[in-house]
Amino acid sequence: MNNKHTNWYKNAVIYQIYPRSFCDTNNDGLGDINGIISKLDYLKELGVNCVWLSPIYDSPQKDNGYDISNYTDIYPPFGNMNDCKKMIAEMHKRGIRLIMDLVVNHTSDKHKWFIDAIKDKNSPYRDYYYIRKGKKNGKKPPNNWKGFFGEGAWTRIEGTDEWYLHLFTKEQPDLNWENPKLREDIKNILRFWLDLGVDGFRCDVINLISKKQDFKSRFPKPALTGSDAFINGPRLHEYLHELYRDVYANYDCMTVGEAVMATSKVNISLTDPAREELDMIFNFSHTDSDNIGGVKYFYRKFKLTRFKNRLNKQQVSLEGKGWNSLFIENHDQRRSVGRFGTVEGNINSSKALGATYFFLKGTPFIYQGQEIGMRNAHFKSMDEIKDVESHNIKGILDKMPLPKKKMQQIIYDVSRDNARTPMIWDNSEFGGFSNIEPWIRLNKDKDIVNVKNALEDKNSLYYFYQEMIKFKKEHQVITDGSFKMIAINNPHIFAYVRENEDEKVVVISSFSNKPRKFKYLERLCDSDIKITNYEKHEKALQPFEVRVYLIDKK
Ligand code: TEU
Ligand code: CA
Repeated sequence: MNNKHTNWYKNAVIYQIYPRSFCDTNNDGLGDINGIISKLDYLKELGVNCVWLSPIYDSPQKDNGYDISNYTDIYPPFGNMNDCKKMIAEMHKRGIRLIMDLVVNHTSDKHKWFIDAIKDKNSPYRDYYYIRKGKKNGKKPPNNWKGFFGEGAWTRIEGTDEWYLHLFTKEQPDLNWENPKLREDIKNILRFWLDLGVDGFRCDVINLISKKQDFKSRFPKPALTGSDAFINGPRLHEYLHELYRDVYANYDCMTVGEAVMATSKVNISLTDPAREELDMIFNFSHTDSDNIGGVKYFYRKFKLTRFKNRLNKQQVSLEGKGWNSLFIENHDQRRSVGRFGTVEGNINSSKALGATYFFLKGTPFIYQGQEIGMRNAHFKSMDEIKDVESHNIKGILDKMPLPKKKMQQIIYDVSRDNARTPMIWDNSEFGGFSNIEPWIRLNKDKDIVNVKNALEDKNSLYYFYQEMIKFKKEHQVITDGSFKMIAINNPHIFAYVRENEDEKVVVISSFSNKPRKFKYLERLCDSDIKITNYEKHEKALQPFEVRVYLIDKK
């Protein structure tokens, strides 16, 4: 068969839009598709050539669209199918491709499949989900598995002795991928969107779709009880290859899978091109380096060497075997400002971090607002937070014998809503996001950190990102060159070399607030510095100084 799938994703710079919080054009306090269209020139100017759009499908919005009730329609407050088609056309006109978020590990409990499945025992859709008889005459769940938002993974179907599995909220029942009919329906959904012109998918929690079928309780109970059964389950590779063979191979599309708790081994097996599964995955090992065991609530002091080691492992292990995604933010992570060794209010530190991740080998992603250095929301009460995850966790922590004040502060600090406050376009009352009070409050620093200010300041983070994107496009070495870390044990400096036959790029960033000597600098010439955040270069690196050198080998 003729495989239409090409490697354009290797040259992509992808901008993630969280539609709810991007731009509101009809003043209902929620972002919308027309808002996205109105900002496409802004994205084009920044230089990105692809957008990852978080879910816009019809949904009760229990988890802001990650609970889909109709895969082939649009959530009305965001717009309709015609708006969507217009958006795709306007993107393509500007050389911007679109990848949609695809949430197929679970649906909303308001999806017609699920409504039918629980209403009628003989429904063909009953086997689209995991419905099992409870223990103790139905009074207790079928097993002790736990979901990602801290709760038990089963909910009883009212008035019956049966329960359904859900790894996220109880409004997000898990789909049963063992059922071939379900898989055919999923493929048709993929085809529907690809035929409409979208260029690929970001596949939500894709490594959860296959489950071990024993459905037994696990003892002793690990924190995420049952995870051995539902993370990287036994048929994961088979399902992914089936989607590739029957759908992706017929389109010039790309896929990036969100892989929960992925090891390098899993990363290789999911992205090895010969296996025809996914083009790349999101591996969270580096964003999890400031917490214990991947649990963001157990966060710990940032250590640059740990961060370096984890990124190094991702880079080295995939070399010649698979492809990396590069990111420091998304809609589930708190903002990178003040994180990963950066300091809020010090734009140079965000530039240093920016260049550090952006020129690694892989496809870089930029989350909306990251390019202007949007900060965390600094929440002060639970009323300001809308995220269902934060409220669920709060309920659970409150029942535990833990220091209440400290736990509360942790929720404020790590809540996913830190990344979900409205994009700030200017310093008007509602930040140019809307003309009315938005669905979630604006950042208090909106008069300082906004797009208007960024565009007026030639030293802004925005222009630094613009420069990085241009540089990446102009120098193939950033895409195909080899990667080598320098001085991996240096606790203050992140440095590496990218090299191909023609060119060599050296990226050196200081994560220290003091001047730092760095021996490797002696080998380099100031005249080769192409991107930097300091006008003058001393012998030592200045606080949070970054230098990107380009050495022509010809
Ligand atoms: O995220 C999966 C996931 O693992 C995260 O929710 C993670 O558990 C959490 O953020 C840790 O704090 C994806 C989506 O990105 C997320 O927005 C959805 O809520 C989730 O799946 C369910 O669809
Ligand atoms: Ca709106």
